[in-house]
Amino acid sequence: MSDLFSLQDRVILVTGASRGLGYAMAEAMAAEGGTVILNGRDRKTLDAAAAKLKAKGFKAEPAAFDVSDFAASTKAVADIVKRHGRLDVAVLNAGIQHRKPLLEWENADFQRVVDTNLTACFVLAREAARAMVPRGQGRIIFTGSVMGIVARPTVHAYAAAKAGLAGMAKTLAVELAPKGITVNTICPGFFETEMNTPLVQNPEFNNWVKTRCPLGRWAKPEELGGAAVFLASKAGSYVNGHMLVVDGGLVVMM
Ligand code: GCO
Repeated sequence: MSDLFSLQDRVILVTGASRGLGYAMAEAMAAEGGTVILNGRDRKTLDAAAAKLKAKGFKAEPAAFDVSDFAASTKAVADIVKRHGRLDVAVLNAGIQHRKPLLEWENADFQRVVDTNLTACFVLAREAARAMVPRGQGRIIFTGSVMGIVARPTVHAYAAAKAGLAGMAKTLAVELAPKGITVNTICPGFFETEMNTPLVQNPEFNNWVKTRCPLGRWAKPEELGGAAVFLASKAGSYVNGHMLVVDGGLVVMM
């Protein structure tokens, strides 16, 4: 049996993992033997998600904190290293969305989205690297978005943050590579997640996605798991600074 995609004995933090893409990536990596530490804001939802993975025989534990509380994030990573002696993979996925025509935006709306979707990822990447550098190995994976590559109206802060993530990933990739750490960004297309429910339930937008995406459909969260496993495993050992687009071909179609 090849160990190319094995994550056996890897300690893996996944933020925003109570549901949706984070939970799907955590499940896929747990299925490859990883010990996944699920982060979310709501302890109850998080405990249920961890219990679901443990019921499948996987190694999973909750780590409840709000990624936009930078002190809490810093402490949470230190606690993981104290408990497990290591942190091998950080999937920095937690994100929020805010959709409004430009003139209806308040400064605080923009700040809140950027704090959670971008600044929090910087803080967590730094703290993860602090744990990884002494061991000379590690994988940092950001959840970006096709909204960091192409554009649609109303999602200004989200697009800015996701484009920023991809840029930050490249700077971290070149700085941390000599220390054995790779940094990459997964860019999902339109996935059926709770965050996107308003879009899925809007018949006009739903039909637009189905025509705009060559595969003619929304993606299921579990369709993102393989990308995380690939980048976290031996299979992805020479991939660094990459934007792995998982969008059914949306960004390449005219
Ligand atoms: C939106 C959606 C997108 C999603 C999409 C691409 O409002 O356009 O929330 O921003 O992130 O799934 O990743």
